[in-house]
Amino acid sequence: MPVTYHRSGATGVITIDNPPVNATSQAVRAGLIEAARAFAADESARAAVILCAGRTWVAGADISEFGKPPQDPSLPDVIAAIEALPKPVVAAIHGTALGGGLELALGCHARIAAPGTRMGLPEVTLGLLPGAGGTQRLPRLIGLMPALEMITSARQMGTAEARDLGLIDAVASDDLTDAALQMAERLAGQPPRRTCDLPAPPADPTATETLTADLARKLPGQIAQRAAVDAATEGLALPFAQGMEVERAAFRALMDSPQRAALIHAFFAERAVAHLPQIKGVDPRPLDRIGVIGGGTMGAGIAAACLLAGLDVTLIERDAAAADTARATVAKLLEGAVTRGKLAAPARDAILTDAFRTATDYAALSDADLIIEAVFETMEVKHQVFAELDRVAKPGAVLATNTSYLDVNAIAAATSRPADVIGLHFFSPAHVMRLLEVVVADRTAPEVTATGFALAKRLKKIAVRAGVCDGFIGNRILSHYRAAVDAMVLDGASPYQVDRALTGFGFAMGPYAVSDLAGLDIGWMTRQRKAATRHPRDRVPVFADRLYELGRLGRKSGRGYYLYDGGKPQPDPELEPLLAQVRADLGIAPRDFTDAQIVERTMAALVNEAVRTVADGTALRPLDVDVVMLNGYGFPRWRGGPMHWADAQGLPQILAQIDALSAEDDHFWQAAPLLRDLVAQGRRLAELNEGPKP
Ligand code: T1G
Repeated sequence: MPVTYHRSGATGVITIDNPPVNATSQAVRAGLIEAARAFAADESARAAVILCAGRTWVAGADISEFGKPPQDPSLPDVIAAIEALPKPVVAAIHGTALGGGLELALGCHARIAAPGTRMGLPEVTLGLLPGAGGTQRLPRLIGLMPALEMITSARQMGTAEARDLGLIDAVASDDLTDAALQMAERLAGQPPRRTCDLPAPPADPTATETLTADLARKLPGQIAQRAAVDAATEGLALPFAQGMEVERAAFRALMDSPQRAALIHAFFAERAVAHLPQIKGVDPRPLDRIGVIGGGTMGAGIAAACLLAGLDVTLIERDAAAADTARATVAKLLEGAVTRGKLAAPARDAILTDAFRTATDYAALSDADLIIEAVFETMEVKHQVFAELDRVAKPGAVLATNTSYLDVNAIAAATSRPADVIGLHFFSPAHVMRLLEVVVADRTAPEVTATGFALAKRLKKIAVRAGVCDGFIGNRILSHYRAAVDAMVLDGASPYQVDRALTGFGFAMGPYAVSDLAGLDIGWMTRQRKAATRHPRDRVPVFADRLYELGRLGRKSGRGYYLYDGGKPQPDPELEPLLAQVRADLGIAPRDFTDAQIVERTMAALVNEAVRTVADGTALRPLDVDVVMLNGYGFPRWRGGPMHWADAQGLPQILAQIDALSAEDDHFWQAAPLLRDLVAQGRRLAELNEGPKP
């Protein structure tokens, strides 16, 4: 029974117990109606408390029910039934009161929270809006603009702010249940204060127009936030019951939207990536003491990420001066966390004195549980490092490389313990980016893989298992769609138009702005590295080499594809003549591309290589590719990831585009066999998500 009713003295107690997060499944909703009836009929109960068992108050409607036929009773009806009760009902909230969970609390007549409770309406992150009264009740409680800010930002609010705004009536100083029972006793006999009866706040057209303009600028293409503002403002101008109808209609419209399907796919995919048969039931090794080798950008970022997660870190550098520089870099990263309010200054000081050490002798790593190297990206250096680690690391220590493309099998071969070696590919800045590619080599032990996933969870990152290949999942796919955009630039497209077309599609940044950010020297070194094995028909972005040779390295040199003078990056008037010269040298007659063609070709190349990574096992499932591209490469979340997007577009259409393009270049444009097979069988990529390959 997910919902029970009993009486404590003269107070009814309704308990929700639906692990893991007390989502309001159909059984919970039906149980709440029954419990409300039992409370109303209980003449000895003069007031009631609703509370949740487990780690959190209701964290929302049951997302797994979305997209299926709705089942009565609906959550709005359940909340209306509770709100209409003739006796006061107190919500005793703890953990994360989110979405429909917070809306349930808003329908109660008073709210008390345990310290540390977080409250929010994250529906827009799922392509929805609060559909159980949030757009109509929250503004009545805390005011129009604070409510719209909370709804459109989807941010979580703490108890102090919630109490100041009137979202909750009190914070429990001691036991939450006792405090809620006492509050109910105080309210017993009084008429219930129904949120729906509170006056609607006055409209504020100026403020709402400013908000919607900001949303359009910050979240181009996304529809839920604007729909939420419109539902709230239109509904609040009407009597409550009609306002609820406005909200319901808007909610249903979003429920049918592709953005809702995409965002919910992303939500579940980010949890499914950790469900691997290879590590099911496998205990990870300890990871309390971390060693980091190399204090450059990546090493310092990794050290900061581990320190911020409460781990003990020893960082090795080649000499005292480099170690001091690394310490200063780590301290600066922690200072950033203090500035962002993510870390208290005293805690930062304690970390730097007690949890963080630098050294120049590998012997300092002799008791480390897990050691991550982030040294120079050559196999020779990696071999030296891992041979040394093999000598000093304790038995059972996990030895990880942060390489972004080198062969982890070859690195493991430099040790006498290949089963303990794994790739942990962090993304820069390592203390911020959520993605971690866990690269499993041929002989990596399952518990070492499990340790990689456990580290990710500890660092609040999302781990995706990747197989060994050049670039693993993300960089391999990136290099392929970069080749597609570079080919278009060689053939006449402007890098600026390419960036505009792809940011218009929803990418956080265009590929040429990304190159400027990463540094054009990185791309140049990659091309140099691959030159020996390059296929004669591979097209080389000669213009990128020209820029590098001219010392134009991107942001760090103030000039790359764009000019950087401290303000907004500007196109460089000298770029077009340089491109024209390169095309002339290559005998290319430049042609125009439409923005649609740029998006079509880029996405076809991206999807094609992504399908290949699934076919050869580099990625376990299409959803693993989606999670990598959403969390490491700025793919628009409201499109669900490239694999989800490809299914939505239709694989036959994408295959036809590739086949048509092969007439132009039958070397680059060769459809992945798996793509052709899926189209021939009338299947979707999503069908390959059903359980990872054994
Ligand atoms: N419905 C169904 N399953 C859910 C769920 C939900 N709302 N929330 C979490 N789960 C599952 C999740 O898939 C995972 O399953 C397990 O619980 C633990 O989750 C009408 C329409 C609450 C902060 O958006 O933000 O209400 O992988 O790994 O890191 O207006 O879960 O173990 O099988 O994330 O401790 C609004 C979504 C819904 C909150 C906990 N609510 N959840 O984080 O655990 S829409 C949300 C979260 C709505 C109303 C509208 C987080 C969490 P498995 P987890 P966590």
